[in-house]
Amino acid sequence: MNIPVSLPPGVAFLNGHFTAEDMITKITHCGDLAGVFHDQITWQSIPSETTIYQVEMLKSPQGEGELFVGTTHLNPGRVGDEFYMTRGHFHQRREQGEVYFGLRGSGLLLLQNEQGEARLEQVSPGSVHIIPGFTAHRLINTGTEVLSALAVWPSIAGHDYAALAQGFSLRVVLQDGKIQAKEVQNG
Ligand code: M6P
Ligand code: ZN
Repeated sequence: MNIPVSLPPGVAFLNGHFTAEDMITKITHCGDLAGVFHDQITWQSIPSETTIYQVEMLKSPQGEGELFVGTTHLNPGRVGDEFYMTRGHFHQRREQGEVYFGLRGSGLLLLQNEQGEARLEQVSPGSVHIIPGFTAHRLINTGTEVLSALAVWPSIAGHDYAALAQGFSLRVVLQDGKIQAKEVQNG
């Protein structure tokens, strides 16, 4: 009997790029991130079409039990003293978790619960980050090369950006030549 073997999509663990027939790509430009960085004047001075990060995703079926797989490629850089970061989100379905895997570059994963308590995990090649339900998450690139992280999450999770309109309670900045996390007073 001849059992057919199909070729699944592939991912290069050195950079997170996928090999697949059908991909979804989304670029987030500086101009898309209004109100995200604390130094609004410097933010305005950066060309709005500057790419901050790019997400490449495999096409997957949607529905209960299905999974999305994607890689976020976050460029190095700063807006004023604040490192480039993703917008960050809670899941619309708050109880749904996610896993991130660090692939290249170095940075931080900012995690925050619904009470506004934040913590940071170091992201580096090979790091595994289990993001529990009810936890907002944002990547921050504190290095000098692209930070790429592979993510797997339930397709029903959805994104809730509005719940973080006040921002996260921590900001990561370069101050006195050091990477420092600062507590934000008014969100
Ligand atoms: C990861 C996943 C995606 C998310 C993306 C960018 O790939 O968590 O669900 O969309 O990062 O993050 P954000 O949606 O916060 O811009
Ligand atoms: Zn998520």
